[in-house]
Amino acid sequence: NDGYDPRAIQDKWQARWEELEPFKAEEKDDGRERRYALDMFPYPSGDLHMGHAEAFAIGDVPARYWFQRGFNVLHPIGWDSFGLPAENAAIKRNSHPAEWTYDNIETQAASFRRYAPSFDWSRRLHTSDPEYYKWTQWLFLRFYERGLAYRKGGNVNWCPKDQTVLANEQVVGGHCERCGTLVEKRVLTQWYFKITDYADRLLDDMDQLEGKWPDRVLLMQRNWIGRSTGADVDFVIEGRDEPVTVYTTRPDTLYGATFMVVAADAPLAEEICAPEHRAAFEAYRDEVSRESEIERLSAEREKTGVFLGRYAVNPVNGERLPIWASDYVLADYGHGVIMAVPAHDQRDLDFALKFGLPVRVVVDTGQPDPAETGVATPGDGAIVNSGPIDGLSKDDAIARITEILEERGTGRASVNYRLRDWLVSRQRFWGCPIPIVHCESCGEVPVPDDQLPVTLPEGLRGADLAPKGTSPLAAATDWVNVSCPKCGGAATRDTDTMDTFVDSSWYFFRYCSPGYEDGPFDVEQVRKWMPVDQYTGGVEHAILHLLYSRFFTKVLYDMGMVDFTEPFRRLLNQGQVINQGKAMSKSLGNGVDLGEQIAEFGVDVVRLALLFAGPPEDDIDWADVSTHGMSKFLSRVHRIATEVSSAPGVDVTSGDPALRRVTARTIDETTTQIENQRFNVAIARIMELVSATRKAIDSGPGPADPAVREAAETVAVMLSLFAPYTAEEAWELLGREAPVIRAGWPSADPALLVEEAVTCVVQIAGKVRDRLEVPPGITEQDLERLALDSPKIKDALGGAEIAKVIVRPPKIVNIVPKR
Ligand code: ANZ
Ligand code: ZN
Repeated sequence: NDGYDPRAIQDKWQARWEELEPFKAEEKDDGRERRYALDMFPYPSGDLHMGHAEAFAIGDVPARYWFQRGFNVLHPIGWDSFGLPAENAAIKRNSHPAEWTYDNIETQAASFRRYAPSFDWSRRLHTSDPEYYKWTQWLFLRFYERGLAYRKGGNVNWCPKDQTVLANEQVVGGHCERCGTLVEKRVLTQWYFKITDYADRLLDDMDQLEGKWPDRVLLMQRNWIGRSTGADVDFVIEGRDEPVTVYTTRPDTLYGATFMVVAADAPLAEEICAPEHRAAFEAYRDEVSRESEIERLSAEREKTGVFLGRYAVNPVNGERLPIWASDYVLADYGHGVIMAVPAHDQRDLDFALKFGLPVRVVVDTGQPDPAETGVATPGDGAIVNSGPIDGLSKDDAIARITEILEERGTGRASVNYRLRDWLVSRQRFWGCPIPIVHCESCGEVPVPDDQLPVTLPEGLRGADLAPKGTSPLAAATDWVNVSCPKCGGAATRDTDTMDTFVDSSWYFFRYCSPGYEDGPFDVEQVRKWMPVDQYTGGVEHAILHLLYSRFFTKVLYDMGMVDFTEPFRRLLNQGQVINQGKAMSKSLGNGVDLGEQIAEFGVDVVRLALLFAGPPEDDIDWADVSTHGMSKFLSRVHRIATEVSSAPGVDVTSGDPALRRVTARTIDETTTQIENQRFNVAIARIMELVSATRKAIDSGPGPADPAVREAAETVAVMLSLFAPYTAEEAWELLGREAPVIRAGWPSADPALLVEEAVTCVVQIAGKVRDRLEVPPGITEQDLERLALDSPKIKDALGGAEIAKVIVRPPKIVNIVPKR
């Protein structure tokens, strides 16, 4: 391959770059515009894999482009280094999670250095370092002071395998997101972040992200927050002082309510259950407590429930509604109790038909009677059987009945969210300790700021960390027993650790001033660098990580620490790397090892293959990728650089005009494609320029022509975004000074961008009458008009009528006059 030795080039430039440090971000203002390129930081599980290779190749392109554009670029790297896998590995190997974690970090760091993303290594951070988690604790305490961190008892998701609680977000289809075990419910006291206070702002601020984040991510966030509007309606309960409030999205159907249903596991059910129904109710409730959430929500399941022996009074017509308990009503949504309108809600209809409860149509939708068909009619129509709102449409009826309820004080407009508060405490060791002390006389006492960090207790390892349902930290009695910071009496530390999503909700702030000792970040530096200009990472974080990061940003805004409300201006979700049409997996045996690929082909080939395979959002099938083609291309680039004379600074304007035009067009189009994140097309354009250069050397003006040098230099600079080693080597071969990343992005001479003209012959009855200079891509219509408008043609026709015009763009027009 013509002396192109990718491994030798890699070794040479990796060492040189480590000396040159071309990617250092500058803290001080030096007149350059700033840009912040962020990649989702890795979890240190083993070495880097193909997925990392793709994500970081993609994230590197805008960063390197901005370097070339002369911006002051922040492109940091760090590790999300707390978490369960480290702890499980430590139990297995009878070691400490830190050993596994920091060994893996070193492995990944070495691989990253060879893979060579344009990182500023001086800003490296690890969330498991006490210097980092000190500030995670500091932020927790600020949340606590603002009432945004609180403890409450209740039903929580419990993973029986990992022996820890899970946030709702970590339960996928009823299973533990991490290990796939069926999740159970347990009643426990846990710490929560009050993200629900920010539900509206999390929704509304998405307007800022429209068109800049992938649509599907915005949709997932909207659905997750799940805002619905309707009304709260108060129902008097016979024999109870306080009315019970239900939430409904359909107050227009209030006259169609025929019974009421309380969630079987809600305290209200237990409270109002009549004595003679208690035994049946308790048996039913115990059954329900063993059900998983998916079972409860399944629409296909036969409805179950028990009558509680009590009645509610419909506030609009005074009707008595029997109150039932069932599992299809959830305790933690709305008020945990509903008015059932079987005619217009399928779940209510199923229940009514099973237990022989009445069905009354109050919206005439034109559909057959639900009581007969068993199919509820949730659609729009004229309201019937509903007194003052009869004849109104659904929306008008909703507005009117809400007004009526408000006038009478028995109801009001209401908004509900699917979003729940974020459960942040975990009963595991390898996480950030919660900086709270529990004192018998003072209750919860925050650890004073000057006593942070509360570091993890020493001496625990291996089997000490095995899951046992309570936090392993509780075993470290010396660590647990402290004196109360408030009263000095005996107290104990909170033994839970934080969900690792807390650590990753603010790391991008820390990068702006990683060594800062007076706070989580230097407010001034964050003001200069943020928001992040481009965030690159996997769509698996579309909900959790991004929602939490957005939430943290808004809290920091409210604290006056940042002056923006959204942390990430643009988001790019790269596709997956698959092999032979399937996700890589051990069981399928279709895994592709990144280290092996790099050893065989070199970093640049792997990067280029991944970037050239398609748009960055698309999945890449490694089986379809041509590493061989990429190798050949890079060696062509290398050979051209070797052949071109090493005298820089020649006057390019004297060079071959055809090649100069190709170079200008390539610059122009590549720039556009990069800005539109079509990196594959940008690479294709560079490939075309390389071919044109080859041709110019072999069968054109030859390697000494200034236009050839111009083309070769342009290739080196543009290629530095995608194949940095080969680009740097070519740049040096061309006699230029490293690093190529500071060469400056080329700009195209506008004069050279004007499209070349083609000569078009215009004939009348087969005789040439005019020659026109036209663009090569001219359309048939435009060319015909141009020909007929030509003064020479008009002259020659002398007013004769035309029989037909034959147009063959861009070369010939033949006009046939009538005889
Ligand atoms: C009466 C009604 C009539 C309802 C009708 C719907 C259709 P979203 O859109 O998800 O907010 N609901 C309220 N609280 C509930 C709970 N804790 N568990 C289960 N279901 C609950 O849904 C709101 C609707 O879901 C509410 O409106 C209520 O049923 C039910 F033709 O009230 B509706
Ligand atoms: Zn105390």
